[in-house]
Amino acid sequence: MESITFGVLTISDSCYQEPAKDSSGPRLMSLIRAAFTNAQVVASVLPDERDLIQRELRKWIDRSDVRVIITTGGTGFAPRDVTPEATKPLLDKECMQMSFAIALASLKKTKFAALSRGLCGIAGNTLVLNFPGSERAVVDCFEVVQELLPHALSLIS
Ligand code: MTE
Ligand code: CU1
Repeated sequence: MESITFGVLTISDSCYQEPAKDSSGPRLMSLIRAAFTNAQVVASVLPDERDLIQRELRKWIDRSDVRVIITTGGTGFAPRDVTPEATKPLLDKECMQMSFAIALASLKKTKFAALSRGLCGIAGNTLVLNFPGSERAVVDCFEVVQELLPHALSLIS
């Protein structure tokens, strides 16, 4: 895969207040760097606020070098969990089978995977993936998408 940039967006009120609490974002960054050795990674931490999430996603989607955005957190059932709602209006296409692949692998690890509402989709030349907020979850989910990414990105553009 040519040199591309990944965006890692941690979405969590508590991590926003205390960034040292964020273990999933840094874990994702190291998984990405290990799997795609020429990849650049940009990262950010935001609270569970729809407008702020959309503004950051839009900024990255509009950058031609950012080809993958992985969000972590805010996919659950709590009132403040709005990551899928923030993501959906920005997508040109939803990739439901990709979310299904993530759910299938995750359900083999824990039944609680049923409590994630994360979406996957394409916005411009960027693939956007919503992962749950726990460190264990990002490891499980990344394992699923890692193999798919090179071919997926070659199809998108
Ligand atoms: N998926 C995997 N693979 N591993 C996990 O530990 N946790 C679940 C689920 N998906 C989990 C998972 C739990 S407990 C919740 S509440 C939902 O993701 C939503 O998490 P979020 O609100 O942090 O996004
Ligand atoms: Cu949970």
